Amino acid sequence: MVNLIAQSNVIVLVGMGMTGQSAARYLTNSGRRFVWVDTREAPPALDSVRSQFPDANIELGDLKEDTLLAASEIIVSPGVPLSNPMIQKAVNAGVPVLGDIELFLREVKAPVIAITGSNAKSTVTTLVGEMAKAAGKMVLIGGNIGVPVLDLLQQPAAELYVLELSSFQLESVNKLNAEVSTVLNVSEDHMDRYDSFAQYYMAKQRVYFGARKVVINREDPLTSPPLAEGVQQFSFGLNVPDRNGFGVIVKGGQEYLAFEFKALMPSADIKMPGRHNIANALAALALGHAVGLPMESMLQTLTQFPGLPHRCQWVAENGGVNFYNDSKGTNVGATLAALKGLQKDSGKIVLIAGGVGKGADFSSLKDAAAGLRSVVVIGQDGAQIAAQFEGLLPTRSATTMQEAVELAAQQAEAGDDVLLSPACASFDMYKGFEDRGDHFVRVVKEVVA
Ligand code: UMA
Ligand code: ADP
Repeated sequence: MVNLIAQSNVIVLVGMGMTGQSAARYLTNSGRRFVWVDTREAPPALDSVRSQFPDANIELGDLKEDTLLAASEIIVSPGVPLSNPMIQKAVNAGVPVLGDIELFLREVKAPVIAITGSNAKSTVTTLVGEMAKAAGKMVLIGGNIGVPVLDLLQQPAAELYVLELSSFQLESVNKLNAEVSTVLNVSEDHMDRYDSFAQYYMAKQRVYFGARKVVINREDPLTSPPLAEGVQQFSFGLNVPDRNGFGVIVKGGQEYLAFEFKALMPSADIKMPGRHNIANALAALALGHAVGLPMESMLQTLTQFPGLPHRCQWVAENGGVNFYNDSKGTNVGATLAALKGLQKDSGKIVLIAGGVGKGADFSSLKDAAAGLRSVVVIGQDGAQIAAQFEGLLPTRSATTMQEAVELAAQQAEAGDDVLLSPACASFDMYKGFEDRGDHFVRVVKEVVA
C-alpha cells in the first residue's frame, strides 16, 4: 500500500530514553521537524526532555494513528516492539519504520564492526575498541553498550566504529553493510518480547545482512550466517583452529591461543578471569584481524585488559573463599558460561541467582549442578530457579542481598567461590544490573571485613 501522506516531511520519534534523546539532538542539529511520542503518560525522562528541548512537539500515551500515518518516517527506540499494532498499521500503510542504527549508517563512511550475541557483547566490543586504540586507530564504540550511536556523530569522525547491537536494535535495521559482523553466541533471552526462540534468532542474524566479512563461533552453529557466499569468513572457538580460525592448541603441556596452526601466546597470560573469557579474547582477535589490526598489539592488549565490572569481577577473598560479581549474567546462557568459566579442579561454587526471569526456561541450569556446592535464590523468580535443583543440591531463599551473601558465605568451604550470577534481570529489586552488582560488592566487603 502507498503511504499517501508521506509527502509531509515530519518525522515521528518514538521513545524518550537514551536513544530518543540522541535522535532528537541529531534531528534538531540537522534542522528537521519531528513529533516526539512516548506510550507512557509520564515517561521518566519527561522533565529533562522538556528542559533540553523546550520547543519539542510532544504527544504522550497510546500511539495515535493520525500521527503515525502522517509521518515521512517513524524512528523507533529499541525498547518499543515493532509488533505494536499501531506501528504495524503504519508499516502496512507504507510509512518507513527504522531505528537509530539505520540513521547512523546513513552518515558514516568509516568501516563498522558490528557485534551481537546473547552474551559477551559488551566485553568483546570494549576489548576490540581497546585493541584498535592500542594500534593507534581513531576508534569509537557505541550502541547497546550504553552510548547511543547517534551521539557518536557529535565527536570527530573516527577511522573505525565498533558497535554493540542488541536483537531489539537489529529488528529495525534493513541492511547493515558492516565491514565485519559477528553473532558471538545464541541462547534464550528476552522471551517476554519474542513469540519464539526462532524469532529471536532471526533478529540476531540480521547483523550479517550486507556484511563484507563475518566472524562465527565454531562451537555454536546458530552463529553461522545462512548465506555466506562471496563473504570472507573467520572463526573462533575453544578448540583447535582450522583455516582462518582462532582457537587453542596445547604445546609442551601448555595451552596457547592460536591462529590456524600458529601459537600466539599462552592463554594463561590473558588478564580477564575464566575460560569463557578465553573465547571472548579469541573473538576479539578474529574481529581485529578481519579489519587488519596488528597481531602483536592485540596480544599485548589481552595481557592488560582486566574485563568489565559486573562480569565475573573478582571482589574479595576470605578464608580461602573467593567472591565474584557477575551481575551482568542476566540470562541462563550467561550464568552457565560463568559457572563453567570459573570451574576449577578443586573447590565448588555457591551460586546466588534470581530476579526477573523474562519468561526463561531455567531447566538447563541443572547441567551445572555437579560444580555447585549449593544455591541461594533471591527475587521474584528465585523460587523457579530453586525448583530446578530440588533433590540435587541444598537451596536456600533470601529476601535481601545481605541475607543471600551471609547464607552463601556460611555454606562455602575453603577453596570454593561465591558467585552472584542471577540468570535474571534485576528490576524487581534494583535500578539495573550495575546497581545490583554494586550492592553485592558493598555487602561482600562488609561480610568479609
Ligand atoms: N517506550 C515506549 N513504548 C514502549 C517501550 C518504551 O514509549 O513500548 C519508551 C519509554 O517510556 C521510554 C523510552 O521508550 O521513555 C525508553 O526507550 P528504550 O527502552 O528503547 O531505552 P533507551 O533508553 O533508548 O536505551 C536503549 C537500550 N534499551 C533497550 O533496548 C531496552 C539500551 O540498552 C541501550 O544502551 C541504549 O538504547 C543506547 O543504544 C539497554 C538494554 O537493556 C542496556 N538492552 C537490552 C539488553 O542488553 O539485554 C536489549
Ligand atoms: P552482553 O553485553 O552480551 O550482556 P557482557 O560482556 O556484558 O555481554 O557479559 C554478560 C555476561 O555474559 C557475563 O556476565 C557472563 O555471565 C556471560 N558471558 C561472558 N562471556 C560469555 C561467553 N563467551 N559465552 C556465554 N556467556 C558469556
